[in-house]
Amino acid sequence: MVKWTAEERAAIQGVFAKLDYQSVGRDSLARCMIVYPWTQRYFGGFGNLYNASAILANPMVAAHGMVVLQGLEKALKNMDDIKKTYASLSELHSEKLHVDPGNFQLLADCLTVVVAARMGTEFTQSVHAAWHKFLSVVVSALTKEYY
Ligand code: HNI
Repeated sequence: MVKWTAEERAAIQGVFAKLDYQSVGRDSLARCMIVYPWTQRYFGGFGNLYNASAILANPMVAAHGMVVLQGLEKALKNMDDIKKTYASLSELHSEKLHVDPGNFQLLADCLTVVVAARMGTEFTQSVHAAWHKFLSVVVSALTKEYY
């Protein structure tokens, strides 16, 4: 079981409290699709992903970015057992969506870039360390039902 200090919990909750899920979700998912274009392959039904401006303007990308942030909020609310909380989500991404698990880290990194840009100097080294640990546990939990 993952151990969290009070400082880590406070830092992670503090980040979420500052996030506008709609725009952060959109910008993170769009960034992932633009920087790592092969990730677009999983979103064939999302319409026009032809270039960066199309992706950024795509309402389905924005809507799904929100879904991802709400999914992360579930992990925030179950910090002491993210693995169990994410078991069905991991199975969905593996069995039904066939998402290459390497992409989880890519989206997590894009989210961190967006969060850091939004938070600026408030995204201190210690907040970054707690945030990185949180996303590492999320990524690990999402890959648990693979193989
Ligand atoms: Ni992901 C659906 C959460 C990474 C591709 N994804 C979901 C859903 C949640 C979710 C929640 C909705 C499930 C449901 O309908 O029951 N995805 C997350 C989280 C991460 C993540 C928390 C964290 C890193 N997903 C990724 C990545 C990809 C991905 C990296 C591909 C690059 N996810 C999908 C696709 C769907 C999806 C595709 C289905 C979308 C749709 O509506 O068709």
